[in-house]
This record gives sequence, C-alpha cells and structure tokens, in this order.
Amino acid sequence: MTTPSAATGTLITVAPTGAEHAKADLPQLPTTLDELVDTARRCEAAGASLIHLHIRDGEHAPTLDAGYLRAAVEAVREAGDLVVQLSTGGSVHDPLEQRLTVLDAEPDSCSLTCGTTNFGDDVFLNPWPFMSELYVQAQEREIVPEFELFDLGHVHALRRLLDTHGLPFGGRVHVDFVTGVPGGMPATTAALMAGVGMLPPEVTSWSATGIGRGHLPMMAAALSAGGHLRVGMEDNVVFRRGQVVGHNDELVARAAELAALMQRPAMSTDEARALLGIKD
Ligand code: KMH
Ligand code: ZN
Repeated sequence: MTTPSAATGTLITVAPTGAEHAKADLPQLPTTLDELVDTARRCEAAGASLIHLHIRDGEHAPTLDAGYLRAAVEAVREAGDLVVQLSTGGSVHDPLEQRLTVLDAEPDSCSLTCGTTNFGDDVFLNPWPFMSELYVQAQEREIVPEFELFDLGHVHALRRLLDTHGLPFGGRVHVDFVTGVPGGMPATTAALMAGVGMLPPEVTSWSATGIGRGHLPMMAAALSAGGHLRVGMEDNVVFRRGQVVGHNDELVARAAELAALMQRPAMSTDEARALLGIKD
C-alpha cells in the first residue's frame, strides 16, 4: 500500500468522455478524433499523465469497433506523451467477447474492473472468467492493466487474480477506486479508507475518483492519504455549483493545483510510466 510518505508526485488521470453522457446533452464532451486529440494536448499541458479513453463512432455513440479504437490510440500517441489507456468496460450494453477485443488496439494500459456492479438501473457485468481471461491476455500482450474497484468485494477479487495468475505485465499493480456509482461503494472517505486498508501488499499505487458530487471529496481524501487522482467528464460534469465543465482541462488544472498545494505536484509522463510499469 502506498503511504503518504512514499507517494511524492501525483499521477493525474483524465477520463474525458466515458460511455454514459450524450453528445446532444453535452456538446463539449470530446467524442470526435479531433476533439480527443485537442483534449489530450490540453490535459497533458494542464498536468495529466494518463488518459482513460472510451471511443465514440461517427454518430457520437459508444463503440468498440477496432478501426475507431486503433485510430484513437495512434492519434493520441502522436499528439503528445500521455500514457494511453483504453476502457475494456465500454458501455453496459457491450458484449464480453467484444470487450476483450479492445486489446487488439495495443494501448499502453487497459482498465480491468474486478467484479460485477449494479450501475444505476443497469448492470455492469464482469464475471470471473471474463476478468481472468482479460488479465491473462493483457499479460501476454504486455499491456498494463489498471484495476477498477467499484466495491469492497472487488478488492478481494483482485487478491484472487493475483493469487491465480501472478503479477501483471510490468510488475506493478495500480488500482483505481471508482466511488459513488449508484450500486457501488459510496464516495465517502470512510469507504475509501476501508478499501485502501484491504489492498493486497502487491499493490504499488492507487488512485480514486468520485462520481458526480463525490468528485471533490474523493480528490481531497486521496491526496491526503497518499493516493493519486482521476478526474474528467466521464465521472463528473459539474465544475462547481451552477457551473458545468467547459473542457476537461479545467478539471485537470484544478487537480494539479490542489496536488501542488498538498506538496505532491503532478507527475510527468515519464514518472507515470515508471510508476505503472509501462513499457518504453
Ligand atoms: N462505462 C461503464 C459501464 C471502464 O472504463 O473500464 C464502465 C466503465 C469502466 O467506464
Ligand atoms: Zn471508463
């Protein structure tokens, strides 16, 4: 477990799009390739070092189409130096088989959610055989997984993955607590600390995000407890009461400012690669 004294800089992940918001409701949501490239550039300049990508098609709908995914990975790599992570969670409607094919786009990193969760009125499905297969395929393809923990039971499932398959590619184990999803663990400091306290000893770093109004409390809790940060419009579209986020870089810049105030400034992309065990 990363203690406050061990964590110096702060890894800031930006999750700019997600699969849940509609472009029609939120025109500033980056959904096109040009918008993703602009987002990557501006968020890196603001202090992000990792980008968690969900891809949209020509109609701005979530897609796992291999062509769209490859084009996005290549374009974001060309735009700068961010670690590129593709979501394997996709949307709640994506079939498990297709979610495995995300790895064909050869990102630096992939998300790997450690269990099934009620997700509002829907179910975000992650049965053990899927998690296990994704883990092994990521190992074989030298892609670093980021373990998404929506609930305390997911921490225990991570233990099972590590016991069953050994360490992931790169030898590091980074987890992200996704709190405040209706159906998952709440975005409270108490719940976050319970999760951190249960982490297996192989875990080398952790971050946290709070959905919606959990955003700021989780940022403060993670920073004070030695964790890293994830921000972005996938998780939260309100900058402050009455003000909708205009661009993802606003959220990154505020996270970087708070991290610097806490004497844990935003990490460089090189530092992030070393932290996560990403191959050169
Ligand atoms: N869109 C959610 C159903 C992930 O990216 O891996 C799942 C999700 C997690 O966002
Ligand atoms: Zn996601």
